[in-house]
Order: sequence, then structure tokens, then C-alpha cells
Amino acid sequence: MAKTEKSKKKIINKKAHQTHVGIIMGSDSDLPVMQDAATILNEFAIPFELTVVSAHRTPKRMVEYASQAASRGLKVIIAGAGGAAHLPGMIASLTILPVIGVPIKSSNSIDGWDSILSILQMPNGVPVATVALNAAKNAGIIAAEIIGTSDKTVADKLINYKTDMEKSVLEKAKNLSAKWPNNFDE
Ligand code: AIR
Repeated sequence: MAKTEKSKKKIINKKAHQTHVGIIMGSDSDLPVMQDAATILNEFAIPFELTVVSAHRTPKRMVEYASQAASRGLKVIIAGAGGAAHLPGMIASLTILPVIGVPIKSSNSIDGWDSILSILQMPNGVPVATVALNAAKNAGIIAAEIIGTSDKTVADKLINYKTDMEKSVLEKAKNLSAKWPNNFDE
């Protein structure tokens, strides 16, 4: 294969594997929670990467990750951490990409509130879009919604997702009404 053809193919392949979402977490012990974000992004066929970045144990890696994220082509970062959960806020301070924070009820968390407040209570000017405790799935959905504003394929997948969700709840209501009638549905 000619050299130019080869490099052309390389560029196309690189584009095909362009990562849009970075999922990062303070420890691999966060993975059981954070993998929900990966699962839903897979459902929407959104390319993502997933790795460990700790604000306290690997501060240099954190600065590098955040600083390079936009130029590497990421569009959104989902960051999860537990306890003194400074990762999402510090990442947000270092990039203009939207950062979605996932508070995790980790082994070092007292009751989850420490993680929630560490991520939620950001100073003006440095927002972190914080989801509920352990709600990595919702973080993935918000990331998809952000991508969906400029990607019709993803937007259509989100519309289908919502339609399916509505259908399944209406089905449940119908099943309930067989035993528990209500005036509203009659
Ligand atoms: N953590 C790691 N570096 C900074 C923080 N806040 C968090 C991880 C994990 C918790 O500490 O995000 O939720 C416990 O980590 P480990 O590795 O001890 O299990």
C-alpha cells in the first residue's frame, strides 16, 4: 500500500475511534459504580475512555489529564470519587470542558454526604454538574445529552431511550390497574 494511502487509512481509523467522553475515578475501587456510565455510553454507541486519576495520590496525572483533555478531542469528562472527593472540582478548574461529578459512597466515606458536598459545593465560576450519590448512569446520560446537541445520531438514540422508558412505565401502570383500579386511567 502506498505511504499516503496508509497514512490516510490511519487518520480515518483514528477518527473512527475518536473518544468523546473521559470517565475518570479516584480509585479502581470506584469501578463497580462508575461502570454504569460506561454501560449507558455503550448503549448510545458513544466512544469513551475509562481510567483512574486520583486528585490526591496522582496530582500530576490529574493536571496532565485535565490540561490535555480538550486538545485530545474529549467533549465531556465524567469524574467520580468518594470521601474527600476533590477530583471533579480540580478537573473543572483545569479545563473548559463540562465536568459531571459522581459522588461515591466509598469505603472511606462516612455516609456519602462528604462525597456529595465535596463535589457539589463548588465556588462560583468553577461548576461541576453533580449527580446523585452513586448515580454514574445519570452522569452517562447527561454526557450523551451534551454530545446529542451536536450529533443527531446520539440525539435520536436519546429520544428512543426516553420513549422506551415511558412505554415501560405505562405498561407497569396498566398491569397495576388490573388489580388496583384508578379513576385517572379510566
Ligand atoms: N480517592 C482517591 N484519591 C482521592 C480520593 N478522594 C477516593 C476514591 C475512592 C476512595 O478514595 O475515589 O472512592 C477510596 O479509595 P481506595 O483506593 O482506598 O479504595
